[in-house]
Amino acid sequence: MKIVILTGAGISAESGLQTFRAEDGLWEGHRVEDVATPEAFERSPRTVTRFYNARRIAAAEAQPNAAHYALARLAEDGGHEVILITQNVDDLHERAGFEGVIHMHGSLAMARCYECNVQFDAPMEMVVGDCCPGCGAPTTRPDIVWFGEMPYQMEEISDALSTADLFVSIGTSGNVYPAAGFVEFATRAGAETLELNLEPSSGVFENSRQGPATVLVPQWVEDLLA
Ligand code: BJW
Repeated sequence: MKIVILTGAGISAESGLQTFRAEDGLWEGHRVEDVATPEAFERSPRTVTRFYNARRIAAAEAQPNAAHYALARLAEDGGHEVILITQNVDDLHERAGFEGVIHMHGSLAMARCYECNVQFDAPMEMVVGDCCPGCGAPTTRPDIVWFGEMPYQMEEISDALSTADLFVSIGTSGNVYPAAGFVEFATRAGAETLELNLEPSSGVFENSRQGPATVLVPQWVEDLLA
């Protein structure tokens, strides 16, 4: 069976990383348009860089949880073809052992030059005006997909969704497109759909289970591998 999995901030919540839209969420203290748009970066590069530096440190200090490990076990088992798309910019899936994760919203571990577009490993603390290792211009930014920018690997994602037997969404509120539209896309392509989330999201899924990811995901993987 070909399984396409989409994860969001909820899968990393029990690793201590804040989600975005909860009352005490990551953007509670920051207006989204102040930090997650290219315009915000142009207007206030220091604020945005500081925000992502803090996130990079928090992500490095966090540990993968039982949900990240369960997905890695599912892929390692080899009984199914498993494609993992994450909206998350942390590397907890990789540190749990999942190889080849699609980071559609970029990654805290990477930086990018907005002049020549070269991508490179981000230092733990980026500084505004750091020079690009490719072209030397002082035009580096976090390699994060902000509002209004095209998410990464969309062609690969679209191919995966078109041929999926099962689409599983874990820990995402379904508020941000194009990811929020994947369930409809997969349904139209004939896949079964399942949501594992603390609360029902805005998507329409064939099956939906509510609870913490560290409980639901290992249970689902065990059932599948049994
Ligand atoms: C648990 C749990 C536990 C908690 N266990 N569960 C009008 C209509 C339609 C679209 C648009 C529109 N106006 C503008 C747009 C487009 C725009 C968009 O979607 N805007 C919306 C606000 C409407 N999208 C874009 O601009 C995107 N680009 C784009 O569309 O390009 C054009 C295009 C065209 C055609 C095809 C393809 C592309 C870019 C979006 C970039 C998003 N970037 C961000 C921030 C940067 C990264 C960062 O700072 O980290 O990415 S936004 C933010 O939201 C972040 C996340 O990845 C993303 C999704 O959030 P997520 O993961 O769902 O988190 P939460 O907090 O919302 O939800 C957590 C869930 O977990 C909750 O449900 C909890 O219940 C649950 N949970 N604890 C299980 N323990």
